[in-house]
Amino acid sequence: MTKQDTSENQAKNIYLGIGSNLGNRITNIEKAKSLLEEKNIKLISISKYYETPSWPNPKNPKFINIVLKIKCQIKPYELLSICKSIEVKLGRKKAAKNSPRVCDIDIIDFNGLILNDKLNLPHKMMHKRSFVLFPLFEIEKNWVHPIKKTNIKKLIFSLSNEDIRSIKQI
Ligand code: PH2
Ligand code: MG
Ligand code: MG
Repeated sequence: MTKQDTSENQAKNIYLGIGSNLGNRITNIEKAKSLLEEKNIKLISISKYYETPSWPNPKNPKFINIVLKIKCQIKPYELLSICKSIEVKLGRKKAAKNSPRVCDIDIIDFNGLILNDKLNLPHKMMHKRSFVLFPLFEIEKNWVHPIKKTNIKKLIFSLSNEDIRSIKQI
């Protein structure tokens, strides 16, 4: 077996969600993408932008979200710390849970890995969030939830009518 064949070097399917509901939301997301690339992270697929009401408080500014499929040779916690450092670089301040933010980068799925720790993989609530499921479906039609073993179409059909009605691709 050559080094190329070891699991460490195999291509990984890693999905990130990026959201913003403060400042110029699209610019913030584009800056986050560039900063990921500067860290040697290859952007393999990029969804369109999706606008949704802020969850759980729709009185907060609307979010724009995207999902990316990326390729890198970085371990989960290292990727988490890169994501956090980009959020800070873009001006994210420590604030109350779910309050408006310039940039939020979440690891949605790290190659099917299951972790219940400081980092939860797959992302704990992703299967209930329209702003993750719709863009993920756009770039990965056959994605399956690593724990629930449910495919993405089924997860989307389980959303409320209100959730489905209120998401807008822009
Ligand atoms: N992220 C949150 C909380 N609420 N709502 C929307 N629409 N989009 C988000 O990305 C989002 C949210 C916490 O990370
Ligand atoms: Mg989030
Ligand atoms: Mg987050």
